[in-house]
Amino acid sequence: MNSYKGREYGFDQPTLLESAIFNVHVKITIGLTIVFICTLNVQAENGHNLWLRAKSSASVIVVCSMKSATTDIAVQELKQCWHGKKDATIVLTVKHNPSIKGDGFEFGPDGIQANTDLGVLYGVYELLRRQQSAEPIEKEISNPSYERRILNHWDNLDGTIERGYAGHSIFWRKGNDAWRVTEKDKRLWQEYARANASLGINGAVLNNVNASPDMLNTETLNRVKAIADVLRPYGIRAYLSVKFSSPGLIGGLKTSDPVDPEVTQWWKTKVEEIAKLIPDFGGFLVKANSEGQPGPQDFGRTHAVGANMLADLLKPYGGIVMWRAFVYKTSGEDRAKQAYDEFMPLDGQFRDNVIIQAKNGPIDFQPREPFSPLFGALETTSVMPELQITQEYLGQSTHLVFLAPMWVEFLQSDTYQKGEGSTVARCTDGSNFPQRFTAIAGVANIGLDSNWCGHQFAQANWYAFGRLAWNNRLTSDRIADEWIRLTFPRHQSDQSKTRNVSDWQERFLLPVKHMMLQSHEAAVNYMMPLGLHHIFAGDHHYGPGPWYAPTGLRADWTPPYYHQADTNGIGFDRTRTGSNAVRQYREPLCSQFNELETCPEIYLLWFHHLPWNHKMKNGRVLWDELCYRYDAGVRQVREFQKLWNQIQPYVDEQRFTEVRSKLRRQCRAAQIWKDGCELYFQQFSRRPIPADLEQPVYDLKSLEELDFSTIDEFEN
Ligand code: GCV
Repeated sequence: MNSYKGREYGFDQPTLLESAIFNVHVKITIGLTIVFICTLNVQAENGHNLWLRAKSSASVIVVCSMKSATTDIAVQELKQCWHGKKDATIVLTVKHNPSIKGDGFEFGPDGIQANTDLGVLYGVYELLRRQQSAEPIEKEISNPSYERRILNHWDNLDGTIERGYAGHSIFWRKGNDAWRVTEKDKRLWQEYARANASLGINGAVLNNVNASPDMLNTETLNRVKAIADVLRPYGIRAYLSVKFSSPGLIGGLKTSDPVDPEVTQWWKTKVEEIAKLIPDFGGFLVKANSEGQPGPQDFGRTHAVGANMLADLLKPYGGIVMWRAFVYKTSGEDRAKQAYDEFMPLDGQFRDNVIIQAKNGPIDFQPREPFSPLFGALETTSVMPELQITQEYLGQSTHLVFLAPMWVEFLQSDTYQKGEGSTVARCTDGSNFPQRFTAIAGVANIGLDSNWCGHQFAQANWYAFGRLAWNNRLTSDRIADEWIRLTFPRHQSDQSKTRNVSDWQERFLLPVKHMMLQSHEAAVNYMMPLGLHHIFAGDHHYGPGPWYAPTGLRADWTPPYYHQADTNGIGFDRTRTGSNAVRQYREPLCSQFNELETCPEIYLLWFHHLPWNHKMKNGRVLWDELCYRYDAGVRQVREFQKLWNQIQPYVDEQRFTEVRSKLRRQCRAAQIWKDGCELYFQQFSRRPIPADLEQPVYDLKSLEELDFSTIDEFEN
């Protein structure tokens, strides 16, 4: 008897043994199917697909005038993600058009034209983004604001990431297979490259600015080559952070003095070695004479001498040097003034392939800072902004904080370099004065976590950086809108399928966008309102610590240095009669910041030390206003919690639950920030917390005893 045939037609009864085997078989199949479906689900919903979720819903005919690895990707993307008219024809043309700059493109409903194949790829991503986010597609030219749009990874060779909150490095690891390049590595690097290219990011510094000299060892460089090979078709150049003392540390030389011929020769040989491995190598990023890192000043040379030595060697290969302006010493001088004082006398002394990389604010990526006065001051030296995507000072990967509003505030700040309207954007993108190279950098928030960034909403910050690097005039609203539409597409949530577009917009898109757009101000409110800054506990920069001042720690690493609270008042006096940091800004800003009547209240305690009973514009006294701001911050996060609960039907389970749980933790953290700061400052103000506000739930002593590297520590 052929039992298979019998079972197939249902004629014969199977034997007991056959039944048992069949049952086991069925169970295994069902089990495997469930595992498979679960895996699919996990993959579909863990956030790994970022804003690149669209799968083609129609076919498209693509005609392309050029063949390269990059145009192959462009064609493939169109075919895989096309959401336009069925069987439409799209023409991709690489042809020079003088109105198109760099890797810009002209795009329209019928096709894309660009000067380079990379421009074509960017045009394809723009077209697809517009299709997916239901934006109009009309003939238009899009040119990048900055020529170099670069992620800075603070990744160490052992795989850890300085200020990384999303797992270990995607580039480096320690252990036996540290140098082996696996297929899995390459797949991940390719996904990373695709995500960046979809935004127009075209460079990646692969290692920490606190660089290990081993970065320049041959085995490390071979891995850099492997990474660069994967990134190249997507238009992403590899850059490296280098340690200035490398010639002494790994080259066996007696010195690393930049004018020593042996030192120059050592760097020359290194650059040649790199250029051979990576012909499109982007260049070096250097943190010199900053926070203990070595630099040219160790040998009595200036930043310019050190930077120019490297720049001359990189020039034949088209490489650049990004020389950081993040410098400060325990000199007794206001830390906020030091970068300007150190770099302004060197204006004009740098080669044209050196760019001074300055953080957005004069101190250090604080929740809110006025722009660094170096922007709008340097005139004959190229300058580029450094933004921090990783949320070192903004709740790390626990708090939902959308950073676009902060960056837009910075980019749109008026420096008055050439009269009114000289925004930071214009001072850095070549509009105000010509720069041989223009660039912008963002410190990456990417790690091995399945969702890349630790928090589902932290992906929006990677997205926002890329979009602003391409177009520094975009609004936060537009960026948030795009990101939500692409990351939580309406059709992806089963439960929302039955709902119509306007319902989805009203009940999902608008509330989520509202939450994102408010989130930065909320964090400023519950952490450091009214211009307060750097009042974190310890070096982890997560929880509050206005009291934190361990004996022996240098003053400018302790919060009392920054808030200056005493019974007379609070705030850092940077006016003309204080540290005079205001003089580093051009008029009329200098006077505006200096005078109490005109100083924007968001920067009040940044520039002024004021009595607790100082009258604010709304009539409240300063102390009360401080309490109201702290209170407002906590209430805002509670509102986010409610809002997120209401959108549950529109989001997949996994991402909904993850974000909900992070919002809970953010709420607790906000409460601790509020209570800790109010109770601590109250010791000096000696005033009651306004009676109509919620009173603290924690007591100061217990908060002071903890170090708050995570708020969880407090709860355990
Ligand atoms: C990479 C801050 C951070 C450091 C960082 C430094 C910098 O001080 O806390 O982790 O070091 O900035 O930007 O160089």
